[in-house]
Amino acid sequence: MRRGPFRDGAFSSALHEPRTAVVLGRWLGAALLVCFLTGLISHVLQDPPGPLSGLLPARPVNGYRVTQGLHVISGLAAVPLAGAKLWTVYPRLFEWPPARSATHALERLGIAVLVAAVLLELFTGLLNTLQWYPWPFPFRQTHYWVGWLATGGLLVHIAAKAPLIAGNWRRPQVRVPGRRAFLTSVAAAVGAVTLTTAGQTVPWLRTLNLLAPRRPDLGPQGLPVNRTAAQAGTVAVPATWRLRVDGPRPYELTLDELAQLPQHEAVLPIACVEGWSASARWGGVRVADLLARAGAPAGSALRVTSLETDGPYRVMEMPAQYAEDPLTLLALRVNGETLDADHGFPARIIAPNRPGVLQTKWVARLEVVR
Ligand SMILES: Nc1nc2c(c(=O)[nH]1)N[C@H]1C(S)=C(S)[C@@H](COP(=O)(O)O)O[C@H]1N2
Ligand SMILES: [Mo]
Repeated sequence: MRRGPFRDGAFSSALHEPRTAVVLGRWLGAALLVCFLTGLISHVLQDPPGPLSGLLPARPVNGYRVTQGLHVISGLAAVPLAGAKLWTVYPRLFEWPPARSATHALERLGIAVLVAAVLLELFTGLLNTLQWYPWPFPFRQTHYWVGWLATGGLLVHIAAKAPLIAGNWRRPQVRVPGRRAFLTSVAAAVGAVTLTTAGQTVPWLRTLNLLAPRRPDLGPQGLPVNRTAAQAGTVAVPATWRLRVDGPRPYELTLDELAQLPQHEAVLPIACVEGWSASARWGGVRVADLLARAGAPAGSALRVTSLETDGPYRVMEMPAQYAEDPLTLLALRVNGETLDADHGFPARIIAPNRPGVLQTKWVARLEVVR
């Protein structure tokens, strides 16, 4: 006996049909492709596989700001798109018989993996933008590998459905009532989500930024903060603070001594992996000058250690092309003021085209490596 959703004709809407699925599939596929590629860029910039680290470019200075902004924008757009796409095809879940052949069973298994991977990916990404990590597993590794799973599943799905997709690629002669209105509503939902969140990274959309977790102009000195000095336990910087620079000729400098070295300015963004970004005018000493003073040979990389006693961003490594870049600063000031405790007082790193997590605050020590 086939009951409930398993009955013939259990789903009355005319929109559970291939053309609607193909149009939504194209939009969703495009969003997921942008998400995957920008996600790969983010992964490589944060954690370059050995031989790649020397090839990462320090230009354009806003590169990571743009790619990570797109990552979160396309990921958020994929949420309503995935909902609409799943609604269009979900009656197939109750297909009877569940498997007509081994091939059919495999194809359905592939779709199960694809749907699970996409939903998990969008869910973990969304929670990450909210800085909420309610799970005991590492976010980055999970998000990275599930991203591959989702992309692989998507390619298999497109291959399996190629004839159906091709047959519905062009606008059909027969009009299904309600299809246009449905697609227009989905597009409007995507537009609304984008317009009310993209302002966390796109300056001219700032006033519409109602739903994003961050406003890029809110925070001490007009800049958001992810981890405050209180959270990092660096509120009270000891009066004995010295910048320690280790290399062939190690030395230490007080804050006053640092302020007497040649000062430079750079307009550079903080581009957080969580999707917000904000540009600021930073002032301080060139990292290249500090390394040269320690006798660092050309092409040296750098290791930076923070005053923080723990936390995942306490120690950061910087390949030579960033360390030697004239825009890379040990910043002592932001927008003309001494750094706020939350922005890394007494000194922080700011470098072009790097993820926010690598812009180390509360710097204690620089080390020449290799
Ligand atoms: N030592 C240290 N530096 C850090 C962090 C941290 O947790 N510890 N957070 C990073 C992250 S995730 C971002 S986005 C930037 C934010 O800089 P801001 O708080 O000055 O805006 O700082 C980075 N520097
Ligand atoms: Mo961040």
